[in-house]
Amino acid sequence: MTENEDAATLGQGRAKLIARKEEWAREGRLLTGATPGSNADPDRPRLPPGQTLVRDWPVLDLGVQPDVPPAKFRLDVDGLVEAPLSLDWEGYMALPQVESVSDIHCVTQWSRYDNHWQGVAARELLSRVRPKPDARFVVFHSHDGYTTNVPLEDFDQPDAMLAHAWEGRPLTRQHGGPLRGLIPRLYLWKSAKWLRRIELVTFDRPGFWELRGYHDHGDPWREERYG
Ligand SMILES: Nc1nc2c(c(=O)[nH]1)N[C@H]1C(S)=C(S)[C@@H](COP(=O)(O)O)O[C@H]1N2
Ligand SMILES: [Mo]
Repeated sequence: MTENEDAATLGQGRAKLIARKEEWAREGRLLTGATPGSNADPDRPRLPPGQTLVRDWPVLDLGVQPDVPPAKFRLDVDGLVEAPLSLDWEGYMALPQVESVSDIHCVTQWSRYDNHWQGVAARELLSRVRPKPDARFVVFHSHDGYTTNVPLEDFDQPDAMLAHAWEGRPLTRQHGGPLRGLIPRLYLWKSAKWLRRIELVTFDRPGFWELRGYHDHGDPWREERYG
C-alpha cells in the first residue's frame, strides 16, 4: 500500500467509527436510567451507574496516535490567564510533581479502579498561570486535532492533573504519552491524550465529541453520556 492509500483507509475507518458513535449518541445507547448520584454525596457508590469493571486498559482514540518525542514536546497554557506558560519537556518536568491514585470511567461503559499516576496537579498549574476573573471554561487541544472542554471548576479539583506516568512507567504513546490531561471525576473522553495546549476561555466551547452528541459535562455518577 502506498502512503496515500494508507491514509485513505485510515480516513474511512475513522469516519465509520465517528459515524457509529454519533448514532449511539442520537439513540442514547448505554443509558441505564439509574438514579443519578452526586459528586458531593459521600455515600455514592464507587462504580457509577451502567459501568462494568475491567482490569486491562482499553485504548480509544480517533485512530491516529501522534508521535511526540520529548525533544519536540511543548505545552502552552494561555487564553484568559495573567501569566501564560509555554513549557518544553524539561520545563514541564521541573514543575512540582505529585502522585495520585484514581479510578477511570469511560463512556463506553468500562471503569478501571486504582490507577497510579504521576504528573503535575491542575491546581499547581493554575496557581502559576493565574486565571483572569472572566476565565470560566478550559479547552484542551491535542496533537491529533482532538479538543475537549470542561468548566474551570472541574479542572480546578485536587484530583485533576497532567499525567506523564502510569503505574510507575512513562505513559505509553497509545494512552497519550508523553503527556495527557486527567480529570478522573468526569468520563475519560474529557482527559485529552497527547496534550499540546490548555486554553482558558469565558464562553463554553464544545470539543470534538461534545459537538457529536456527547454530553457537554460528562459526570459519570449522573450518567451524563449524551446530551
Ligand atoms: N487527543 C485525544 N485525546 C483523547 C481521545 C482522542 O481521540 N484524542 N479520545 C478520548 C476518548 S473518547 C477516550 S474514551 C479516552 C481514552 O483514553 P485511553 O485510550 O487511554 O483509554 O481518551 C480521550 N482522549
Ligand atoms: Mo471514549
